[in-house]
Amino acid sequence: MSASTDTIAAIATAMGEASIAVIRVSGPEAITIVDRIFLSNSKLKDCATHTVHYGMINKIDDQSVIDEVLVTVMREPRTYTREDVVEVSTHGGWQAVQAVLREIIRAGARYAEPGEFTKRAYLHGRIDLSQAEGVMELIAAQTDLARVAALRQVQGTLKQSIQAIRHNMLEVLARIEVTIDYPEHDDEQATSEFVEEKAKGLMRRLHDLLDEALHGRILRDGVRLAIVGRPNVGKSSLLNSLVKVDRAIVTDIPGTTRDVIEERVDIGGIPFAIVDTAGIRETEDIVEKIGVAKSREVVEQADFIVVLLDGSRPLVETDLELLGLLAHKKGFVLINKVDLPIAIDTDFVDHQVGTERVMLYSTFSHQDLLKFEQKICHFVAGSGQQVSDAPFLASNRHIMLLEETLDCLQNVLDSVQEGQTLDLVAVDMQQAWITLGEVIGETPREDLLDQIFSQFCLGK
Ligand SMILES: Nc1nc2c(ncn2[C@@H]2O[C@H](COP(=O)(O)OP(=O)(O)OP(=O)(O)O)[C@@H](O)[C@H]2O)c(=O)[nH]1
Ligand SMILES: [Mg+2]
Repeated sequence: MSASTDTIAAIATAMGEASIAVIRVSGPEAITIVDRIFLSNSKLKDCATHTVHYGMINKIDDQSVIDEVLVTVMREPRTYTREDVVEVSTHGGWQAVQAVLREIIRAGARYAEPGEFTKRAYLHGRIDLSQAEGVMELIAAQTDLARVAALRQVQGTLKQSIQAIRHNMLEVLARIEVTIDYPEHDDEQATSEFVEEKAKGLMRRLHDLLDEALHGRILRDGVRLAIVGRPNVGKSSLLNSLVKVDRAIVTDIPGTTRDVIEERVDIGGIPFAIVDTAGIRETEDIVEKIGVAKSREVVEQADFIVVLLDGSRPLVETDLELLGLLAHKKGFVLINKVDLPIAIDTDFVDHQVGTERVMLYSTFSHQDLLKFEQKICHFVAGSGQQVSDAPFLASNRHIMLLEETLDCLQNVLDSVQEGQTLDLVAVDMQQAWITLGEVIGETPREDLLDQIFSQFCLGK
């Protein structure tokens, strides 16, 4: 593929206090650019590849020293991006590393986009697309489970599954071609039963992959869980107990929380963003009014919601409105404060949203908290899915392509069942094969027929 023409630079290590930090520079000018500001015994352009050099980074305009550094020179192609790469190890600490990076930019590099080094590695054929995505997931992984899943993807697990399914598709295509071109080979005929059965099998495997993919997306992006309810029902108390710190102010004064509070927390290996909101009620207070409007917005954006009710008080109109949200939104109801005498009509709530979506709760009970955590994990991971399974981490792109492939296979199935000609069936199967290949960045350029016949022993 085409070589990149410009040279990019970025800090490769994490922010924060550390003894060293590394800046990575990649591209055709990497060595020339760093040479402009690097003072040492020898010029980097004269140094052997994969060697390390001690020296100073100077300001390009007045030559004043910025930092004492070690510079590693790596010439293409044996580098991460397969371009010339220079790594500058500076002293840690935000100031030094930033100053050196700025000077590298002044000397002619440009700031890299997020993931651009990995993108270049892919463009230069060092890794496939799903592996490239895996590397990015690995960097972004927020929980241990997500990290393991990303690692699996880097190692090519997704690629293997996809390749196996595509291989099966080719076998079916080969049969169809033989049937069309050599009708006398009747032992290899693609009967409609054969195609139907194969298409169904392929669809099952894709459904499994899609399940895994959806689960993977949750691991990566996390789940936005919004807590909504009337003032004083205990929303902030619930947030605090889930995130295990006193993040939100809790008082017995209704209307304590006036803004949206968001905290991230790992529950059972799944990253959650827990959102606490202002209690919803009709109000004239201008600040509270804005808070309530925001709460409604939060509900829109949430993946699922917890409607919190105060079990020690009878239901009011607002509670019914909130319960109504669950008709369109995933989530469930917690009837809170059950340590107090119960005044709420629990049967009515059960009836409104279904018993399985209602849980009696007390913020003061640790037991209840554990049960609730289990419930949300189970809910998110889906039935039958073990939360501890590490699937590959899917992006929206993967999910879209898997769904498209399933559509193609459904067309295959429909065509067969409608008694269409094999030519037509083959077109849809080919489309399925091509679409699925896009997940791992395999373009359909190879001659399809060559591929087919290399899979299939025709002469027998
Ligand atoms: N008895 C009892 N009191 C609770 C429980 N949960 C919360 N509370 C109390 O209820 C009061 C309100 O709690 P908050 O968490 O501030 O309620 P909120 O829903 O965030 O209230 P706003 O921010 O005003 O909308 C506090 O005095 C809490 O201690 C519970 O399970 N049982
Ligand atoms: Mg509150």
